[in-house]
Formats: sequence, C-alpha cells, structure tokens
Amino acid sequence: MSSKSTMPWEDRPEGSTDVMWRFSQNPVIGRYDIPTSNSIFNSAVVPFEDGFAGVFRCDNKSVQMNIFAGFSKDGINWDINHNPIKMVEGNTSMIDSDYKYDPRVCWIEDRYWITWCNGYHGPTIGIAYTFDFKTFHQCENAFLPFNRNGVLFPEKIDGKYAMLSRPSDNGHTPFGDIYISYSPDMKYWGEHRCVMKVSNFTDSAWQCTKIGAGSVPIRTNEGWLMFYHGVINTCNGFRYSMGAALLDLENPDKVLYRSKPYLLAPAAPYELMGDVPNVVFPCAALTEGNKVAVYYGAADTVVGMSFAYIDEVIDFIKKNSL
Ligand code: BMA
Repeated sequence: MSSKSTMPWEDRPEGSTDVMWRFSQNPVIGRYDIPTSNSIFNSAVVPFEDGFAGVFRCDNKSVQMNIFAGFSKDGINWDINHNPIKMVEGNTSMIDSDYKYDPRVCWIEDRYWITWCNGYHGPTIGIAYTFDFKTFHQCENAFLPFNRNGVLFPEKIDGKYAMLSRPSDNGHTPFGDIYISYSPDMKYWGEHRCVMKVSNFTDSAWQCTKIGAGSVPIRTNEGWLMFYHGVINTCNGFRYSMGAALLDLENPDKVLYRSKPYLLAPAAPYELMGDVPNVVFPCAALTEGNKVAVYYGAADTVVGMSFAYIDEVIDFIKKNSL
C-alpha cells in the first residue's frame, strides 16, 4: 500500500471550536456524477498507488443499489467507473446477490478487503478482496441474514480476522447494537461478542435507537479509534449522526470511551435535504499523522468529507464519554 499521495485536508475554520468540521467544498461527490446514478453516497476510500481508490454506493435511476470502483489523485476529484463491480469467484462459488450497498474497504496484509450489505434473502454482510480495484473476488457471506454495517479491523487480532457488524432485520431496522466476530480464514466467523449498545434516551438521545460501525478502526496508542453512526427515531423518521469510540487494542470488544455528544450531526443543506433527509453516515477515514478525513454519506444522496485531529477526538471522547 505504498502511497505518495497527500490526504485531502482543510484547516479548522477560523472562530470554530468544533472537534470535527466540514470540508468547505462539500459535497465532494454529487448525485449525478455518473450517467446512470440517482445518488452516490455511503462510500469508502483508501490510499492506492500514487493516489486513492474507492468503492462507491451508486443507486441507479431504477433505484437499484450497487457498488462501483473509482479512482482519484487527490481524494477530492473522483473518476467513478460507469459500470458496477462484477465479481469473480473468491473463496467460494458465486453467491446470489440481489443488491449491494454501503461498502467499506480495508487493507489487511497484502490486499484490499471489501465488505458491504449484500442482498441474500435479506441484507447480510458480503465480503470480497481485490489487489487492483479491477478484479474483485467474492467470498462467503460472513453471517446469516439479517445484518448490516460489517467493518473489518485492519490487522488480525490474536491471529484472527476481526469484524464489527450490526445484526438487524429485513426492513428499516428500529434497533441495533454493534457486535464483533472473529475468523481464522475470512470464511467461517464465530466468537461473536457484544461491543456496544444503544444509549439511554436521557443520556445521549442521538444514539438511542440504533448504532453501527462506520470507518475501519484506526490504531492509536490509546486504542482503536472508530467513527460510528447513531440514530434517533423522531416524529419525522430516523436522524443519523456521527460519534467516535475508542476500543481496547487487544480486546476490541471492550469499549474504553465513547462520545456522549455527537461529533457531526445533520446541519448542512446537503445533509438535511436529499432522498433521505437528516443522514450523516460515515464509511471511511483517511489518516496522515494526527490528521483524519472522514468520508460520509449525506442524506442518502451525496458524499461529504469532514476533518479532525486524532488527538483532539480522543481527548474529546475521554472528557465527554458515555
Ligand atoms: C440504513 C441503510 C443506509 C442508509 C440509512 C438511512 O438502513 O439503508 O444505507 O443510509 O438507512 O436511510
């Protein structure tokens, strides 16, 4: 994963005291950025060659959900392929997939692993790997339906692959907690443990209905830093915001700290208006030293980017922990 690229970055706006702030040029990806798209959102990016690559959720104008590969020199201007990813066999024979959405991308050892919400008699977690973002090898689904928000750790833990996920239902799930599962081979998953649950309404209502892992956890000296989404059910439907948690490095089912106030909640016009209003849905984070850029889906329509300093996020969640 050699990368000579410079991560996108913009300093905190003058006068702002926010721990996380939005890119002034948001949205970075527009809903019609490929000819067939109705919307491009909930997408994941990683350093690749001398720039960046990503896997993008593009719903077409029939509103069929699928994932597409894309490339960028600067992480801001993206060329997204006009045709969806076509999988070849990975560690199993091909599995039916009615739809694919909400991808995450994770570099582990020698390749990029893609996880996504895979339509197999309802949503579950699909897995594929690629070396070049051209050929994608589809592997076994991780779990039985119904499940969403499968996010891999970037290193094996105690010799095993580790994945966060959110068991759910076949619809617009009105519940959901984050679990971790382990696998020796990316095929068979077990040792399922609960990591974190929704909050009490009175303590932190933005995350009291359901929560789901967002970005691939970032290794820091203090623990795995993971951006996640939290949901409150309002009289106008679900509202999705972003928080962060610090998980124990050796035992990531142990939450060390977790944000009580959100880091970013729908407030910008492109987060408040779109196919599903009031959604901030993190799916990826780029880091460079102490800087982090979080890519998030906004209003199920476009992709936005937000920035923060890692040590400030950790300090914030320590001082304001649930
Ligand atoms: C979830 C998923 C996400 C979506 C969110 C808000 O259940 O479908 O893809 O962003 O709802 O609509």
